[in-house]
Amino acid sequence: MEFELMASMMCADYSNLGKEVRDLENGGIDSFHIDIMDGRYVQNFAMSLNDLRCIRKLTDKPLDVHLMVEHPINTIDLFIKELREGDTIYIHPEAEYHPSTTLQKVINAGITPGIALNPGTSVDNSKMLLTIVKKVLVMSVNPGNAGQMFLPYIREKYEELLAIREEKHFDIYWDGACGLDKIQQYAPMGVKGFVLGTTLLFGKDKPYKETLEEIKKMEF
Ligand code: S6P
Ligand code: MG
Repeated sequence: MEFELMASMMCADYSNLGKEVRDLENGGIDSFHIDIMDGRYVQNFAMSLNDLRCIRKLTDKPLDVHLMVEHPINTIDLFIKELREGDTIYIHPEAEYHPSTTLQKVINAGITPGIALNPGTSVDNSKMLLTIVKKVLVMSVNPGNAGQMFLPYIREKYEELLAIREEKHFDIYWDGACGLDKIQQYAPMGVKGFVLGTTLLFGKDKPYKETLEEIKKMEF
């Protein structure tokens, strides 16, 4: 079964970032998920522009940039400058007055446009944007931190999005509390990729390669 695995780099060991990136690449990770936070839209800082620049230097794999910032229109050029075709930028629609203007900038730059939907944000709220984005990142936890509890009420949102993804031409990605059980259930339903953080990949005393191979060998 075809699906993508993304490493949530806010969970990585920053005292040894080069090795972290190498080990993840050797383990077969598909892309690097970069959680950018501004301390306002969410009450945390996690990663910023310099972290993204370092990871860009360390790998040629795609970068998956998740902007958890207020009014991304004000700073999006800084991120676009560091990115290239094949990379993705997700914005949170409720963080912006005119989200489609911001997404248009991403599209014009040749970067893949995406939106991230919080657990409390309905699909209806962003329905028009679904026609212009290529990816929808569905948050299974509230944005801001790794290691949070899965929120079961988001299941309904996956079903709603899965039913319209082909007609609207977007792919669905999972972000938050992703365990083997979630991949097992949602990959066959059509979820295209999964962000892996502390639930499955990081801080486990187990080589990344082993965990990633275990996922890829799973039977559906
Ligand atoms: C949360 C962020 C996510 C987390 C990831 C961590 O604000 O967008 O990307 O880093 O969900 O995974 P886990 O398994 O620790 O919840
Ligand atoms: Mg994220």
